[in-house]
Amino acid sequence: MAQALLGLGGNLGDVRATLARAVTALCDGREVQLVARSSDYRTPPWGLTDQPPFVNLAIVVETTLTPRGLLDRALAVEAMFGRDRSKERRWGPRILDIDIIAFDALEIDEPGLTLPHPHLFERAFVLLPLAEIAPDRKIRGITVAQALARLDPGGVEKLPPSGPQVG
Ligand code: A4P
Ligand code: MG
Repeated sequence: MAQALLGLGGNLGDVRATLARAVTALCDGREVQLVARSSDYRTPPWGLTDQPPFVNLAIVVETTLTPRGLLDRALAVEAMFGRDRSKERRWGPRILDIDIIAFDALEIDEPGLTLPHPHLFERAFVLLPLAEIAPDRKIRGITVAQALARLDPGGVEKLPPSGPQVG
């Protein structure tokens, strides 16, 4: 089994509901097992700032898939929720985006798959949710908590749980 870290986000439609359903669709409990899930975070748009805020979360999974197999599965889940890349701009608004942040300690740079994720260390919207569930996980020799400490997490806001609550 390999361990992978993933970041999910979106800023179109009922994002929190989409993200919750996407985590369930991605983690079938067989090939991909959910180990930990962060809270949802409201995050200011990064890259292209003239668009609505995003909701982001992070998950840790254990998987029997290869990195490419996990990416294909993530892209299939994006498509299942109606994502159509042909209608999008780079870093623009999207229903659902699933990025593989890291896969064990693998370093891969192939067409269509770069690991660890190339923009990971620049993005509070990735590192803050990840720090909630895997602060001591090392990526390229530094922990998630250390990487986060180098960034300004300005504007990132942890959201209260949504959906039915006990009590
Ligand atoms: N790809 C390569 N490596 C990976 C990887 N490690 N994980 C390829 C996932 N995909 C990977 O993705 C394009 C291709 O990247 C995929 O088909 C896959 O083969 P995309 O999501 O369509 O690309 P993009 O959005 O045009 O560019 P990029 O740089 O991937 O954007 P991101 O990283 O997806 O960022 N602001 C906030 N606050 N929150 C966000 O979630 N997201 C984005 C998009 C911009 N601003 C944001 C957020
Ligand atoms: Mg992406």
